[in-house]
Formats: sequence, structure tokens, C-alpha cells
Amino acid sequence: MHRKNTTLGEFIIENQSSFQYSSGELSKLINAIRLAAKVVNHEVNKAGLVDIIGAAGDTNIQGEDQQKLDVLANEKFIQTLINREIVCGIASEEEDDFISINSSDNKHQNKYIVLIDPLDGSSNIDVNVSVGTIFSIYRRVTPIGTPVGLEDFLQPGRAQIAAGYIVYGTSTMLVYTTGDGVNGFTLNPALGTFYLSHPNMEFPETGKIYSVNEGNYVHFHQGVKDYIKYCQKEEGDRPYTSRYIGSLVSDFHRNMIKGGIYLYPKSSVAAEGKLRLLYECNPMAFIAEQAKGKASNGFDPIMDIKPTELHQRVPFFCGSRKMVEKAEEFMQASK
Ligand code: P6P
Repeated sequence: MHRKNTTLGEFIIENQSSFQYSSGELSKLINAIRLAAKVVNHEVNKAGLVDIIGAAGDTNIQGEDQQKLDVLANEKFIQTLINREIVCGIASEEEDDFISINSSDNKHQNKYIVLIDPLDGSSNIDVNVSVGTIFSIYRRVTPIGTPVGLEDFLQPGRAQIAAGYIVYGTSTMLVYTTGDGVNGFTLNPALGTFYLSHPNMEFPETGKIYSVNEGNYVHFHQGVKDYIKYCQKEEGDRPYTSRYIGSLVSDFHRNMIKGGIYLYPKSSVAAEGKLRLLYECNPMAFIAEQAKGKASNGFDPIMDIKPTELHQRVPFFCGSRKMVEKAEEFMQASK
């Protein structure tokens, strides 16, 4: 059991030996993410004060208006990772293609790549609702010393070395796993230090919260409609409570603490759902499974999916194990 109030820095050092590859590089990488998170947190928390909200005018590969904070968060994380020369490649929701990092002196000698959604839920910024950063870390599969290739980024989620998120909410938390459980750290803004506040986080086996955009109900396939009606039926411990913030990181975080399920299924208007496999669903699935929860596309584990393209979307069912299994039953029944 980890000691509460350990700082994130102390935790990384104390647990380095448990990292699968304890060369110290992963520790430096997690530390770099910690630093970038503090910088982005500072900007997010003052977004309403300066002319930093509102669309930057451009649109990203998703066709979404890029909020200035989207652009800023993307730049901060990428620059922090490049400046420390600890990764050989980066993919981001905000970048059309992956970035190969040929640092001046160590010629692609690093072995880790990072995939990131720098500011998920950014449409909530203008209305002061929580947003988040999601990251996923792999070892490269192409030879060290050569530029990274697309195959380094198209690894199944099972191959992740580490994954985590930062939620910029009523308090700012960094939650991550390196395959040895999930731990949550809360930022003390006065000190600029993350403290271990939620050791060994686990999803309750079941729960009473379901999170889905019910405005899409008419477009859902029958299995999803049947599951939503199941959640709403007065029977046993139901009806459940509907809670949907419109920010994956926030809905996921609440459900991990209280018990619940988050769904972003495919529909007649979203052929493969909305969420991105590589830098949203895989990292959240790694955390979910490490926290004894479950994450699937309604039929198969998310982390078993072999990716085919950088920004591909997948349907996403994630949360308390028994709730995801029940939803999967309805999906199977209507197949
Ligand atoms: P909708 C934010 O854009 C996001 O990627 C997730 O954070 C969130 O859960 C979902 O999309 C909200 O999408 O279509 O319900 O507004």
C-alpha cells in the first residue's frame, strides 16, 4: 500500500524498480508530463481571464474548431517532451501526422513514444466545465537509431507501458498506471506539487451511474437502446442515475470513484462512435483494467483491437466490470 501524501516525484523514484523497463527513461518521461500538466493547468485555470478562449480560427484534423487552449496545451506537451529528448516520437489529436523526434545529439536513441489528447472535452472550456489531458506510452517496435514509423504508433493497447490522464476540475489531478495498479495525485496549487491523494484506485464492481449522450438515442442501434431502457427501469437497484458531463476524463474519473459506466457507442450518425482508439480509448482502457474495471467496443476488449490508422474511432463502453458486462449482453442479444 502506497503512503498517502507522497509527492509524485517521490512516488516515481520509489516505484521505478517496479517499472517493466527501469532504465530511468520512463521516470523522466512521467516527470516531463507532470511539468507540462502544471503549465497547462495554470493556463486552463485562468482561461476566463485572458483572451485565450474562443476558436483559434483553425480547425484540426477532426474538423473541429481549435480552441486557443487546445493549441496551447498541444504545444506545451510537445515542446516539453521534445526539449527533454526522452521520446523518439509523438502523436497528438491536434496533429495530422505523427512527429519523429531526431534530437540533435542522441539520434533517435530513445525507446518510448507518446500518444496524447492534449485537451479532451475542450468545447467545455468556454462554459467553465472540467477538461482533461490523456496520454499513452509505448516502447517503439522499429529499430532504435532509426526514425519512428507509423507501425510504432499502431500497436494494440495491450502493449502500452504506461497511461494516464490529468483532470483540470475543482482540483487538478494526475491519475496514471505503469501496469502495477492506478494511483491518483492531487495538485497543491500553492506549492505546485502533486501529492498522492488516491492510492490504488479501483472501480467498484458495479454501480448506479450511466453516462451517455441520450440526445443521440434515436440514432443508437437496438442493443444500446435496450441497455439504456434497462438502466431506466424500476427494478432491483434501478433506475440508475444519468450523469453526463461531456468530458470523457471527468465522467470516467467520477465513475471510477463512485461506480458507473460510460458509453460512446456507434450510431446511424457516427459509424464507429466518436472517441479515438489510440489516444483516448486505449489509455482509458489500460487504466480501467488496472483498476479492475472493463473497457470494450461493446463486444471485444478495446486493448485487443489492432489499430489501422492514427485517428481511427471506436465505440467505447467503459467502467465497472459488471455494468460493462451487462451492456455487452444487450449488444450481443441484438447482434
Ligand atoms: P458529445 C469531448 O469532445 C469528447 O471527446 C469526450 O470528452 C466526451 O465524452 C464526448 O466527446 C462528448 O461528445 O457528442 O456527447 O458532445
